[in-house]
Amino acid sequence: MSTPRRDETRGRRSAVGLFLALLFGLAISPAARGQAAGESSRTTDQGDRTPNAIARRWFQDAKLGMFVHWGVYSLLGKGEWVMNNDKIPIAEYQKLPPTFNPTKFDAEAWVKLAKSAGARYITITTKHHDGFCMFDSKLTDYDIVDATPYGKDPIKALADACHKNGIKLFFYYSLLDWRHPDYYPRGKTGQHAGREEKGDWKKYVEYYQGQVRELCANYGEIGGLWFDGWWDNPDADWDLEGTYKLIHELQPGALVGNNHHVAPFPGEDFQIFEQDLPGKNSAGFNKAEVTAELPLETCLTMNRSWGYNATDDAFKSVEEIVHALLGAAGRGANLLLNVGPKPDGTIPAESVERLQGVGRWLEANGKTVYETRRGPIPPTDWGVSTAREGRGGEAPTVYLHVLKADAAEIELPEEFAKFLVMPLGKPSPLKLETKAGAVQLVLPADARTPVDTILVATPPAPTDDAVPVPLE
Ligand code: FHN
Repeated sequence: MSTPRRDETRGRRSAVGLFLALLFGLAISPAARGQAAGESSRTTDQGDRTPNAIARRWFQDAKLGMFVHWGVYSLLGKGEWVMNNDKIPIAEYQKLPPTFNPTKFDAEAWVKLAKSAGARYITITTKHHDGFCMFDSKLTDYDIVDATPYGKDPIKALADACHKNGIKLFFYYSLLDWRHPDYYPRGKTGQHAGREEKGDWKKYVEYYQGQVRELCANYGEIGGLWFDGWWDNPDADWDLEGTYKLIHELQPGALVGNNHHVAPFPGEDFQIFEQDLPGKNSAGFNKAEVTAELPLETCLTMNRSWGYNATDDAFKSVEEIVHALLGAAGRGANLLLNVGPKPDGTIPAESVERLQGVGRWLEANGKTVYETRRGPIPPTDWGVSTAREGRGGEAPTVYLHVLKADAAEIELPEEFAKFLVMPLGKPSPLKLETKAGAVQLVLPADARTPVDTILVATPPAPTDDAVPVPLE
């Protein structure tokens, strides 16, 4: 028997009450409806038709993105931090671009792969901490068009392929720069690059904001900007306010996220978590509180590396990745799943296999994930819940995702006592027993399915004398 942990249950009981009140047709405000589905009114208010609100709702519906860490570092096959970790000075590191020629890069194939995984967006590194730009920038020659024999802009090709195939494209951009001379005073990393101990920070801010402008102006409609590296120099004046304003002006439907590992700043549209699910901090990055105000996203490596690492074969299984996706969905977050392409432009076979495996699972079960919000039952030791809001006055549907393979009995909140609970796709209701104020759901072995036993919970039909669950 599994019992929800008290701390996780606390604060969510009202959500259960509100959610169930909604099921019983009780008139409640749009804000409360939002909370009932576990979201804030700001992110779910259907009445808000501004491009930003529409984009946020789209983002919450999308659930899965493909993250791409690709740069000249892939040539060394030791991940994207190799310049810093191996203390490679700029003079040495800049010998890489003249040998970078990813002739097998096929933007269309990448986008189709993302689609086959069930991803609805791609987030790609346009500049990582090494400062090398994977897009055509007029503000530097240290970019793929000017400094490599390849001489083409893969970000343009990817943007075109994304537009053609209905996938949104987000740009990762590292604020931290281990090469730029004006990144001064320096931050915590990039100390061995061999730069002179001087520089003009204001010029660096102009440079990075100029590149953000290029990214917003030259690639058609984009999904948003995904910043990283602020944590290297948190006391510096980054003028993030000006940067975010610029993005929202140039691309009103673009979302801004910043992986700064602290509470969201004004102007940000979603909160990012790294290598961890919101509310957990096992990776040490996510000390910030989970905000109720913004959509959430958690990014995850498939093995232990972001950039291509030739010796890292610690790949997660498809089951582990699906569990991460559901763990995120059950906490109201998207999963941004990483691949690290090789220097020739191909995506490692291990990653392709896993993406396709996740896609197969989503093909069969996606309706319990896409367009849902976190459900009324907080994540617990048997799994998570998601919920789909009913359309046109219909009652919402609750999906229980039982991730614990051998769960023979699970505990549900008492409000579920009269629910009809059936395994997805099977017309046989499961037995619910009320014991000592708690509802136990019996899960026989033949009702369980590998990876995730999905149960569809439907409320009893409303009757004239139905008593709504009191709101707390
Ligand atoms: O240092 C980076 C790292 O290389 C990678 O890009 C990840 C992705 O979330 N973010 C940074 C660490 O927070």
